[in-house]
Amino acid sequence: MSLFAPTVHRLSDIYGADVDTQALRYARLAATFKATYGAQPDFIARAPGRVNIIGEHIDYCGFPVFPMAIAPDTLVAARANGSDHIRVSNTDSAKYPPRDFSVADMFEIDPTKHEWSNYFKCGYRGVLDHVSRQGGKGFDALIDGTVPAGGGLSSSAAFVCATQLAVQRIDGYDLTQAQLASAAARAERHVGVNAGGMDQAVSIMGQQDSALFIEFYPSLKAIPVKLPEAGPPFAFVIANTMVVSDKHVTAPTNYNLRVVETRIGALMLAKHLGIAERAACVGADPLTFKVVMDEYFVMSNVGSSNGQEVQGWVTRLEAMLSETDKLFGTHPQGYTRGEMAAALGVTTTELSAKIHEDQFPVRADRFKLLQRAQHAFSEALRVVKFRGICEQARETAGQGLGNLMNESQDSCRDLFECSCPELDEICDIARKAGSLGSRLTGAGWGGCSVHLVPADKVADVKQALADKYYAAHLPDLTAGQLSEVLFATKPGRGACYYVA
Ligand code: NG1
Ligand code: MG
Repeated sequence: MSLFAPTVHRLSDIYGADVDTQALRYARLAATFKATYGAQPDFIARAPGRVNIIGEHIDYCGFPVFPMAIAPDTLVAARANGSDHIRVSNTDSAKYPPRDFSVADMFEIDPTKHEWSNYFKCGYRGVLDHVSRQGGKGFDALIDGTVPAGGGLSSSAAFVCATQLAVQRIDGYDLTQAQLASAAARAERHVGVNAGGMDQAVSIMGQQDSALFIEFYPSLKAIPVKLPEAGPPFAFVIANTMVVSDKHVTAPTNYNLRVVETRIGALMLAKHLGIAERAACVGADPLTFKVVMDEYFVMSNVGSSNGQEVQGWVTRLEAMLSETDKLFGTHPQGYTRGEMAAALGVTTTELSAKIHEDQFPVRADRFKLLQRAQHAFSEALRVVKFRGICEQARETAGQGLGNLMNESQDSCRDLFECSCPELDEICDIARKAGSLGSRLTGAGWGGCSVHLVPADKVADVKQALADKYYAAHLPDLTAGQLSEVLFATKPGRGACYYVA
């Protein structure tokens, strides 16, 4: 086992807020596995969902983000079956019917079909593509997930990561955590979303009681950071709007469009700063805002942007914000494709190839490069400041952290335009009831929100949301359902195996 491989635990060591419920869940999963496939599973792989505390839509810009793993997770019970078939079933078989695949089928993923087992195939391919193999052993798998789908807590990454763990153990590979995380991020793009790597990194590398400061460039690195312990204790309250944002349907006008806006922004900024050729030389494909920033500062010889040095980051990011305004400020209403192509000295067909539209098509009349770049650089600034405050551990840290989260929400709403009225409403209610900082988490346009709440205000915030949001919008929710969409949580452990 490599030093940085996922850990293996005994089933008797199940750990979590509610050990008895968890132990029962694992025992039921093993029993259902036996009833389905006729034998006990060899092991259970587990990967958690996540909450992003701050740093939204900047993982694919190459900038650091600040998420934490949470308790809801995906379990994959698995056993090699000695055949060349891969059978997969789900404890929620009404919603996710069983499937039986040949190894060749596992490499066929149709992103136009919304099919639950596509994520399972992504996890399979993640490992096999990484080791450059065309197939592995046949096995049986049973899935049990507790991360709400389409809710912004990254059910997809939990599923893909847990599947990867299962596949590598069945096939005898030994990927490091960083390899698993990068492979999962690449693999998830097979379902048609041009995603960054935050969700997979935190699902694999999450740490009990710590959030993670995750850097992507020049290489993937996760630094555990504890919330300040001086001053009053905090909790993170999660509130799901219950507005389902289906990325597979909306990607061309929402998620994938934002990725493209930041990519074209990076290309134009590199040209404006006179570093397009340098940036091309470092072979960074795609070119991101982070690469542009680093190359620009290497050229102007202002030292390195090391994750430790808050001041270094601040200087660089502020300079990029000012260049952003100079370059894109002429087009506050956005750019047409023709204008962007002309600025880059290419045809619109060449532009389309540059942004990989064959794989990730986008639709927009205007591309709002100014606003998207302003969000990306200012959000990166908030992430480094957030980490800085955590590391200072002052009595007054809570308000500082909360302010950064509130500013992030404003930026997501006004500049990145990835909020929605329900998210805005929830943030408003929570702040009035005592939340220090409230914002959307994940891609947005629906899904979940996260709130930094002093421990003694958690009950008030939850009550206010129950009365003012849930009772008004979803009057039929039962108390049990409410506890699944509105709950307090803290940083949990990352992906691991359980064995008997
Ligand atoms: P969600 O929609 O919560 O899965 C997505 C991306 C992340 C990141 C966030 C926004 C996927 C798998 N993940 O999260 O990489 O870009 O949006 O910060 O699409
Ligand atoms: Mg997802």
